[in-house]
Amino acid sequence: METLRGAVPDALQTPLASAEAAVARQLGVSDDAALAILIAATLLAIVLATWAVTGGNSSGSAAGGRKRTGDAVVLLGNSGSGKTSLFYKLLTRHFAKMSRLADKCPECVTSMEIQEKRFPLVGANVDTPRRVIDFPGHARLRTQLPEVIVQARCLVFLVDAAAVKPKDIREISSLLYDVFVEIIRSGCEPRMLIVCNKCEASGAIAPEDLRKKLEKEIDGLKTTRHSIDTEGDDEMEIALGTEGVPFEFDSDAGCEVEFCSASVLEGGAKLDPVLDFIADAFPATSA
Ligand SMILES: Nc1nc2c(ncn2[C@@H]2O[C@H](COP(=O)(O)OP(=O)(O)OP(=O)(O)O)[C@@H](O)[C@H]2O)c(=O)[nH]1
Ligand SMILES: [Mg+2]
Repeated sequence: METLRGAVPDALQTPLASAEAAVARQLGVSDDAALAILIAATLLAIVLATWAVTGGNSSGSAAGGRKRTGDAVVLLGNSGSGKTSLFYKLLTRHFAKMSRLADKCPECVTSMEIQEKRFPLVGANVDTPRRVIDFPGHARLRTQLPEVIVQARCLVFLVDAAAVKPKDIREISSLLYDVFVEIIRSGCEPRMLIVCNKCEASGAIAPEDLRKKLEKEIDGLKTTRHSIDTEGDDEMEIALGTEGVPFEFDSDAGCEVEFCSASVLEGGAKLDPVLDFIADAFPATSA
C-alpha cells in the first residue's frame, strides 16, 4: 500500500489523504482498506465511463452504439430477379418528376458490369442524392461481393417470386449465404430487405413461404459449406448460426432481415414496400 501511495503525484497526495481519512471514518476501516476501496471505486468508474462512450458494444461499433454501415443502396439478387429494372425505375422516378422522361423500365438483359449512380430517390421523402449500386447476379462478378457489401447502408435483395423451383431456391440460398458470411466477416451492419419481386405474376411465392424455403436450404448449406471451408488452408471459417440448430434469419443472418412482396414492373403501390424500406434507411438527419 505504501508503494501505491508513493506512486501518486505530490499534488494529489493531500486530496488522497483526505479522501482516505473520510472513507476510513465513514466505513470504520483501516487507512489501507480505505485506500483499496478508493482504488476499486476509481477503476469501476473508468470501466463504466468507457462502457458508456462505446455504447456498451465490445465489438468496436462507433460511439453511441451507432452501427457501422456504408452510404449506398445496394441491389442484389440472382440473374433475372429485377435489379436493373428497379435501378432504372428509381432513376426514372427522379427524372419523371422533372418531366423529362416517362416512368418506364428499359428492356433489360443480363448485366455483366456493376452499375452505380448517385441521384435523389424520389418518393417516400428521400430527396437527397444517394448512391445506388446494381450488382449483377452473374457468377463472374461474385468475387467483388465483399467490396460492394461494405458500401451498403441497406441491401435490397430481389428474388424472382415466379421462379422458385428447388434449383432456383438453391441458387438464391447460395448467394444469400455468401452475403451473410461477408456481412459477418466485415463486421458491417446493413439492413436487408428480401423482395418477392414479380408478385403480379401467377404462381408468385408469398414472403412467408419463401422465408421458410430459404431457411431450410441455408441450413443445409451450413453443413456442406463447413466441409468445403475446412478443406481449404487459408479460408477463414465463418459459421452462420449455431451448429445443430436450424438456421433462422432473425438470429443467424448477421443483420436485420425483412421480407416483402413487390412488383417493379407494375410499380405504384406494389413498389411502396421497397421505397419505404429505403427511406427508413436514410432518416432525415442522416448524412
Ligand atoms: N413480370 C415481371 N417482370 C419483371 C418485373 N421486374 C423485372 N421484370 C423483368 O424481369 C427480367 C429481368 O430483369 P432485370 O432487371 O434485367 O434482372 P437483373 O436482376 O438485373 O438480372 P441480371 O442483370 O442478370 O443480374 C426483365 O425482362 C424485366 O422486364 C416484375 O415486377 N414483374
Ligand atoms: Mg441487371
